[in-house]
Amino acid sequence: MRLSRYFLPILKENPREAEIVSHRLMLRAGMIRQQAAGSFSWLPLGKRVLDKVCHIIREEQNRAGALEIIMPTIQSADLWRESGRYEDYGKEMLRIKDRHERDMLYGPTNEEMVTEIFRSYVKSYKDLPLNLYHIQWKFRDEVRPRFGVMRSREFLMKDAYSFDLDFEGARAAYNRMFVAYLRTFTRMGLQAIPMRADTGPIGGDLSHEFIILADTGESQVYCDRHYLTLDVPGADTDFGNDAEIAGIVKTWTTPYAATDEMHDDAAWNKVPDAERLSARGIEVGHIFHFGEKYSKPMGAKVTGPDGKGHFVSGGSYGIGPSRLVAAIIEASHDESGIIWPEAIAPFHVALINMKPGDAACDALCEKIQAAYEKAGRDVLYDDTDQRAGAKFATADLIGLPWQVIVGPRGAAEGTVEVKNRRTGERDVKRIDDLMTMVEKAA
Ligand code: P5A
Repeated sequence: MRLSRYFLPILKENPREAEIVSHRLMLRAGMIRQQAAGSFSWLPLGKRVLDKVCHIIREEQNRAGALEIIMPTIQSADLWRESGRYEDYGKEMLRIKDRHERDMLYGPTNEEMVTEIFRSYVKSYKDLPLNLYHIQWKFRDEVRPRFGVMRSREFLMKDAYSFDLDFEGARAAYNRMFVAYLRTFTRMGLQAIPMRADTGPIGGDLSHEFIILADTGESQVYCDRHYLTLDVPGADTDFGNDAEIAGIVKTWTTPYAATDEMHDDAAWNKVPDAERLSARGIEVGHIFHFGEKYSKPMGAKVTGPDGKGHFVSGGSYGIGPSRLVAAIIEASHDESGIIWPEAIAPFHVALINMKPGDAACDALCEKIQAAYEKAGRDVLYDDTDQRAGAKFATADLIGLPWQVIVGPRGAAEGTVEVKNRRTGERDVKRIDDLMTMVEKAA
């Protein structure tokens, strides 16, 4: 992609409304545009990152056996009257009337709607377990939307819903999502700690939040440092093996970890002083087991092996992809800008032409761009006539993992400069060596 044809509205000044670094950097890097309180458009650079985050989430949901669907954003109030939540949900729910004066709402979550789908089709335990998920925009009329996409009113959520015959099955479904979450966040370069959490308006008795430690986090959390050294399950994890999955969950729930609401002083006092970590955290995922909370009032029943009807046992599992983009920046930036982990970087490399219009520089840049793209690596090619300083500042700000700098002297000598954004290391490389390296990486 040529920068001259791209839409990257960089801000030179720090936007005054941004209180935390991720909000500031997302605005400055032209990733998002605020449209109303807590509502944002995603501009091309931001959209690319959001898509990469969703891609990893999808791969791990699918690996764990969940099936992707897509449900509408606007829901009928009648469904929510069935579960009793229409009255309970309060002011966070955006209530709307259609032209026939029917009560509608913009979905803050989808437990009711997915239960309606389930009860319409699934009648036998033989069709279980079932886990359906979607990645869809939600609206919650938060009292205090803040920190940009970290706590917005309209935000993207991956929400999965599991259905099982009994508690044992539901617990296995919960465990699969738990392990899928560990893998998902690690793949994004994040260290997420599962912590016992409050269930709030979703309900139920078992719940974990997945927390990224960060000073700007909104939650106060308490955990054992041991979490920072635990191994995350690999891609070969067998999601069909309930005992293996339960073993991983046991390892990841044994040391102490709780959010403020669930904090237990007696248990905390047993953690040795040196191991105690009391910190701020960002909630990037939240999973719930709620049993019959929705299946019973909504009549979601299957025939069991005993020939009798059973209300299914359910759980729901959320991740906030839009919040995650901000959380990743909170965890990975420096004074010059964002530092994207490779897996979610919007482009792999910033290719900087120091003298566009110079035949040798132009030809070399085009050759390098073609080689990277052939190897499946996305390039943002800065072919603009900005000053060198501005080009470097932009490249650092948008935080692509690599910068390849092509100038007239190097082009004449057959060399380019390669900079690693994370370490700041700069290397002068022979063009042939760069080409071989790119081909090998393919
Ligand atoms: C679980 C899936 C639920 O809604 N129902 C379906 C359950 N859980 S939750 O904890 O309320 O939200 C799940 C995740 O969504 C993200 N999130 C937000 N992101 C940005 N702005 C918000 N205002 C916001 N609210 C929730 C979080 O990542 C949360 O873990």
